[in-house]
Amino acid sequence: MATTDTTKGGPGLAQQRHIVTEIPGPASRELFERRQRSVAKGLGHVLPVFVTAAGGGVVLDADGNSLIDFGSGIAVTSVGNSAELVVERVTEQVERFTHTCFMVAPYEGYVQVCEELARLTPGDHDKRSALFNSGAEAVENAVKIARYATGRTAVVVFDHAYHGRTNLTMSMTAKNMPYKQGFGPFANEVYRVPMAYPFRWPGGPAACQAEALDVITGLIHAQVGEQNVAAVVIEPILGEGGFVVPPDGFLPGLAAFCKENGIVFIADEIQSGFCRTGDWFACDHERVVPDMITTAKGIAGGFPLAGVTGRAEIMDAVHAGGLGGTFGGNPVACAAAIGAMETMGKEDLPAAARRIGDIMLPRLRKLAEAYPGVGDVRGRGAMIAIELVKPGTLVPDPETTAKVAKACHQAGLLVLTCGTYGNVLRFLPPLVISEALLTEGLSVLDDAFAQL
Ligand code: PLZ
Repeated sequence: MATTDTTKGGPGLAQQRHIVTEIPGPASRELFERRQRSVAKGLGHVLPVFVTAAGGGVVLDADGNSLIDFGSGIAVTSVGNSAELVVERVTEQVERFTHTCFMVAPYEGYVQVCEELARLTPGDHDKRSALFNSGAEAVENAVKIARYATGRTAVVVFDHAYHGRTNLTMSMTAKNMPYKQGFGPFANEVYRVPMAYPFRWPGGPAACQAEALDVITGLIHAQVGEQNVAAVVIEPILGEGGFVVPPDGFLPGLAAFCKENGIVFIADEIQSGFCRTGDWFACDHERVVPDMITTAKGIAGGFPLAGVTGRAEIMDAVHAGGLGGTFGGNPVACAAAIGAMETMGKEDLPAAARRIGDIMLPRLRKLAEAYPGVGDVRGRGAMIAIELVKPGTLVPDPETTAKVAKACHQAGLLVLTCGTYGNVLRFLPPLVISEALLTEGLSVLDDAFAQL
């Protein structure tokens, strides 16, 4: 059934929630059996429905179910699945050539993506970019470049950080289970400091605002030494770690500290970037200009592409041949990125993200009033989350979180969880989702809480 289905995806799909079987249905369960016999167990699934088409705000599965998408493939399909301009550009490129390797013989699409990255990322200084295949690869290369440019080795990262699954980026990631358990030894010269996490800061949000920067810079001074630090790497809004939004002033203060001490300030905007938070990049919110920024996920409408963009003098410090990779900046992925970025501009997706936040936040605050287990409602634009705790405490409640997620899935709403303690429900709808589907999704969430 799945292999003969000719349904086309993209924005033309019926934008509706329509559940015709249990979730997952028989066709998905059959495919899952095949998956078990051929695919490694180490790869988990949020929801084992096998997808046959997707577009706008919906995902269709092999049983004919149409689910509302509040995940965007982890913040990737911000322009929607199979978005019109992405399909157009990709089709055109696929018919011309699929690969040469940029290091063998270059092509214009790569240059064009780097020009767009220079134009769209924060700051109007002279910039250079390099393209890679995944977020982890971008972070790994950003650190390589920062080390080269500064001649220093230490890298400072934060509690609850997520930067990837390669050895260096896994070492930079905070959470042990499932990312690090059994996979050591880890890279050295990675130093972790507390995150400015208002909800969990000892003494509360006001104390966080007042104390976080001093605590963190004090630790760097005492335990690492500013003069040894090549880079501070931070997600301006944490992704996997729980959609933690640092208090106002924290990121500008951290950027200033880096500047004073010759440290490369790297913003990992792999999850928060490309319109997700209501600005082109989360750093724009407080006009923070990072020395380097890593991007991936939303950049190319679902194609594997990642970028490192930075000050020309830092990026160009590296000798010719020092950076690269066979597939990095693949021409088809670049064509997709050009189509995706064009869509973001044409459809003003930063504004769309802000509208999504304006609809979601009041609804979620209402939910929090009704259910004291919803300890925190936070996020910006279309990067929104609720953190679940035992009522009246800070004790994480991953069990209820999993129960609510499961009830949503059964009812046809694809939601994701996150957070170091697995107690955060995060909402990442495609930015092109209709208001009707968005509010219907929120009602499904309300119902899931009502069933508790
Ligand atoms: N930096 C901020 O969010 C990827 C991870 C999914 P890759 N987050 C989703 C999983 O469980 O593997 C991410 C991120 C931030 C880096 C990365 C890594 O990006 O494209 O997954 O390598």
